[in-house]
Amino acid sequence: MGSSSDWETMEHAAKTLEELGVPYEKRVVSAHRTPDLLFEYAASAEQRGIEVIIAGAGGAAHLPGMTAAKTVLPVLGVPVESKALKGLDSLLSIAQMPGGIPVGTLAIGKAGAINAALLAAAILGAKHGAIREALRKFREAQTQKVLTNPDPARTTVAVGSAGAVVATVQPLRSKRKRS
Ligand code: RP5
Repeated sequence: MGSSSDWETMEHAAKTLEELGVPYEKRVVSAHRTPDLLFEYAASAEQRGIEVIIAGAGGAAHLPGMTAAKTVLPVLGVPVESKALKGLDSLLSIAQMPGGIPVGTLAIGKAGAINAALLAAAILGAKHGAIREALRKFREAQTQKVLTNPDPARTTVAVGSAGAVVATVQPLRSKRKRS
């Protein structure tokens, strides 16, 4: 990610990778503050055994595009929500790469960070069966969670790691007045 201030968003990608059992590393590498580090990081990633890069950045977010320019590994970009333009600047900076150097661009913010991890797992799943199966289980648990909670007024108390509902409570009914 481009700054430690991006962690609030990018930790959702990290958590999702952990849930799926995908090994990862997390680093702050800034395109404008540490450009030499960015070049070195992206150019050596393949050699170090990295298979997919998730790059989160905000504002004039050139980190994902510059990273993609220095490696043939798939690069997934997460537009971090900026204060000035709510992440629209980040989104366009990442998505609007000229033809030739693609960055797979996700949604702005938390949803994008989660989906970047899921998409990375899908890419890795083509080669690593255990990751493909972990992704399948994640989907099944997600589906099951919706099916076991059809009533939006009911509150789920606890959901197991596999998505199994442990208990639910009904909202308190208002007491009737005695006549
Ligand atoms: C970008 O500038 C980072 O990705 C971050 O989203 C944004 C602001 O960075 P800070 O000024 O908070 O370090 O490079």
